[in-house]
Amino acid sequence: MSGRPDARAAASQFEFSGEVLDLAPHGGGHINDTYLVTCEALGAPVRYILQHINRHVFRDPVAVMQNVERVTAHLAAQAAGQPDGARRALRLVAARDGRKWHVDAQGETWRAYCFIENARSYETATSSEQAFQAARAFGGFQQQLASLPPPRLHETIPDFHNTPKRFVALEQAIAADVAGRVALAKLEIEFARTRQAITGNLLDAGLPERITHNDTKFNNVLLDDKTGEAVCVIDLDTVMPGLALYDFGDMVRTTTSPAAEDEKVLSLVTMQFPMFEALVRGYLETAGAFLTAAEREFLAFSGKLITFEIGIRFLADYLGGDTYFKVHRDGHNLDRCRTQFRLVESIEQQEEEMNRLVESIAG
Ligand code: ADP
Ligand code: GN1
Ligand code: MG
Repeated sequence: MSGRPDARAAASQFEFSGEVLDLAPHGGGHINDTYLVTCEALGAPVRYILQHINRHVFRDPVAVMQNVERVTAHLAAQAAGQPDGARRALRLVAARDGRKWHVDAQGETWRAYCFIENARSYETATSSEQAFQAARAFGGFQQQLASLPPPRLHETIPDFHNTPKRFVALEQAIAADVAGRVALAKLEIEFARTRQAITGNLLDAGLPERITHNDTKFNNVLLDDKTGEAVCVIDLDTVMPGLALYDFGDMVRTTTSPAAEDEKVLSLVTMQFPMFEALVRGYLETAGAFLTAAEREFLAFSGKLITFEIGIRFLADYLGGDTYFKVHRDGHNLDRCRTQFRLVESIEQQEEEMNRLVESIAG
């Protein structure tokens, strides 16, 4: 069989409780395919998340699953003592062969999680309390993984947050111009080139390696429907060795602006200071236990750098013909690049004030 991976066939390979009643696409990720599976168990519905791992992006899906298995077990052990512990860590569902993933006849890799009920993710944050919650949860995630026993986790995507290498890839995409789009992105290319000098600043700062999430989009934390509290950090494919500031930076990118990542009205894109303040306070409440002075110094900068980095990734993918991120309209990756660059400008305008705030809180 060719075409789309067969999610129904994959679902039959997991130890779900009862018969599969329904299976539907879920979420809006740019890389993997996610399905919500509803089963009938003893008369009551039980839900699961089923995911197909994109092997063009994750070249070694088994390495991804080995990381996820170790990380979820470690987080679950620490959550066990907390109130509502069962909802505070993702739980993998075993496949019928006893492993925590399934490889189908086409060589595609699948995994399933228990669905965390009465909580949800949001594309944009609408209050500073939400920003605080997300940042505290991602900081807590780093803190809990600091005690993960060796060996070192696999690097599921090498050089994932190596901004200088991302910049080289952009220059290569410009030179190749395979989709004939360079002429349509002149301003964005210039914007990127005038900021090349900042790309190495985090890597060159001698910051400590930690275990980091690396994809701390606001929609990768589930907030409780009733209390609004962050319940669980999700989307663990890129958990690997990294810098703490990759995570803080991506929170700034995805939480401080009220606009969607692909907003076309650029005047709506802006770094809202109260959201940044909530991120700093929330992150330090947990990560404050281990962050060094040098890491604190770069908190505001990391927001600018990671926003810039994702911007150049969207731009390179646009120029390369949209082969990496899923797109849903013409020029989608260029629109995404433009919002990132607008946000970089907004951060540049407020960077000094952001640094002063960090110093007053963390200094
Ligand atoms: P992607 O890599 O495509 O972003 P995610 O792992 O973030 O995939 O899942 C996509 C969406 O599915 C999430 O934003 C969240 O709303 C939902 N989701 C994922 N895992 C769970 C879970 N265990 N319980 C409840 N919802 C989940
Ligand atoms: C991708 O899979 P998703 O949508 O959570 C990407 C991230 C980007 C993000 C931009 C493996 O994340 O690095 O920051 O899109 N994931 C990968 O929205 O490349
Ligand atoms: Mg996600």
